[in-house]
Amino acid sequence: MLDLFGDPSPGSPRLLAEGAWLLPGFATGPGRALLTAIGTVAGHTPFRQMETPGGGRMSVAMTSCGHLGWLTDRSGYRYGVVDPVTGQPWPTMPLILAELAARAAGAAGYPGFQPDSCLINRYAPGTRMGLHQDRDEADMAHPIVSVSLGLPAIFLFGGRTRTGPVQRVPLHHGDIVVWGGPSRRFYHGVAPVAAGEHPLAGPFRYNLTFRRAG
Ligand code: MD6
Ligand code: FE
Repeated sequence: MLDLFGDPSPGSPRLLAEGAWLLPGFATGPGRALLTAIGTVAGHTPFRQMETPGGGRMSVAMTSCGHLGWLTDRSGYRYGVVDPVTGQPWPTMPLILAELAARAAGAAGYPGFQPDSCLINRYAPGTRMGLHQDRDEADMAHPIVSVSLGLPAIFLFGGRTRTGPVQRVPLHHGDIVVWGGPSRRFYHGVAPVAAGEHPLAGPFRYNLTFRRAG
């Protein structure tokens, strides 16, 4: 949907799977402010490519804000209150991020969402996220709110098993996926991001995932 000025306006919510909604363009309006907030967070706690339990390195660069940050290293995946790079607590979640996440969750039928963790993923061209489940959170009853900014990507949305069929869902700057309920543990990933230049984000795709982790 385009208005007379060429700004994409929010589209109608689309059900991706039971409990999982795509909110097209929900974050397009504040996109510039969201990217500024990401820059502020990364000024305190830098993007880093973490080690996986298997000894590889993630191609996606990550950082976090909020009470809990998501971590991976040789000892496994987990949430922690201290950033191992800075030795300090993660930066406070900027209000603009927390409020956006709560509004999006409410729009998808999950009122009262108060995230305590925001994982920030940065994809350079060619980087991808393999199929995985999100299951490091203490209470799986809470949804995850996922905000896409910058370059577009194809979200891979599978099912209960790693080997089943996978939907390919294009995600653009400003799209939000809110995901909970029956599909909360479904396998998912991101196809390799194509090279490009986004007017606000430059050569990157950013993804914010808000969780109630603790
Ligand atoms: C990404 N997202 O879009 C990766 N996980 O860059 C995720 O892994 C994800 O978008 C759980 C819920 C929503 C997500
Ligand atoms: Fe995930």
